[in-house]
Amino acid sequence: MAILVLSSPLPAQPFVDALRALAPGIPVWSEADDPPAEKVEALLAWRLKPGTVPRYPKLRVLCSVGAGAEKLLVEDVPDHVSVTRVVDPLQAQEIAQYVLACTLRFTRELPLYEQQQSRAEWRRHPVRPASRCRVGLLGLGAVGQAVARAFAPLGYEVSAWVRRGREWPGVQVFSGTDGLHRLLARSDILVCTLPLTADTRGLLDAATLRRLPRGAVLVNVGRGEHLVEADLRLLLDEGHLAGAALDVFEREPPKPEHWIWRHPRVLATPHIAAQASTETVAQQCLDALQRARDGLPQPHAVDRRAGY
Ligand code: OXD
Repeated sequence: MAILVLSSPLPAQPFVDALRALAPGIPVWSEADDPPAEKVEALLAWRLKPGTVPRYPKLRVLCSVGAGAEKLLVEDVPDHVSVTRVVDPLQAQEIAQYVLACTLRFTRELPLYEQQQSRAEWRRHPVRPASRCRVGLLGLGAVGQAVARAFAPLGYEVSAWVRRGREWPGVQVFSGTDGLHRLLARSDILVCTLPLTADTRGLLDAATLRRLPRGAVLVNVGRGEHLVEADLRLLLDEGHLAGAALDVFEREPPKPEHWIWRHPRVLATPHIAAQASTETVAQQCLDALQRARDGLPQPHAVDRRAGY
């Protein structure tokens, strides 16, 4: 059994080192090693092009290096190959910290006070009450739940939109198209934690964003492709949206000339809301390979029909 790391554009070496340290008896290669294709039983990857998987006839498992695995779902992955993603409770907690930090930055007017400080200006503004900071979550998976838990003690009302209705303590849950519209109408802060699927691609377009209350803020920690970036710009420039915190982009990194880097109401960060630790990624890949060899179900399997 052997593992091939194809983590580009992320550097492969840290994953190779972590896998070798955890399982010294298993051959681990990166692309640069030009490995013998017939020995590869597991691929650890971030994105794959069609044509890659059929090169490895003994492949059993395809492991994502990230929480999202949509870039591995190319059409030529045979049915007998399991696709898994990383599930790391620490990662969900770190994303929740990021969302909280971005939200409070806007709701507690930190950019305004930073500007005042640069002018040595002592000027107090009323604190925006929690009732005017209603938080709407798109998605209530592991990340959405961590975000909901982080907001709970702060007095902000939290609602969520989910694919299938379910109860969640302290969170008002909506589903369906009508539910989405109701959630948007009551979200002063809209947080996208959705997986990227055919149904969610482009969901955050002008029509959706316009349903938010005037002055709302968008926080996107899902995928760049959820958002139609040109539509966001329109709504920011019209003043309908007060701001956006974006950790993911249609193209990563955005080109240096992209408007998003310089817009005064955008906080743009380089996909750092959270990173699963290399050891966790490596351990989960080894576990997935062992389970695939033993014919056991994968706890972190991607449902290919659902797309996540
Ligand atoms: C992701 C990750 O899937 O960073 O975006 O893990």
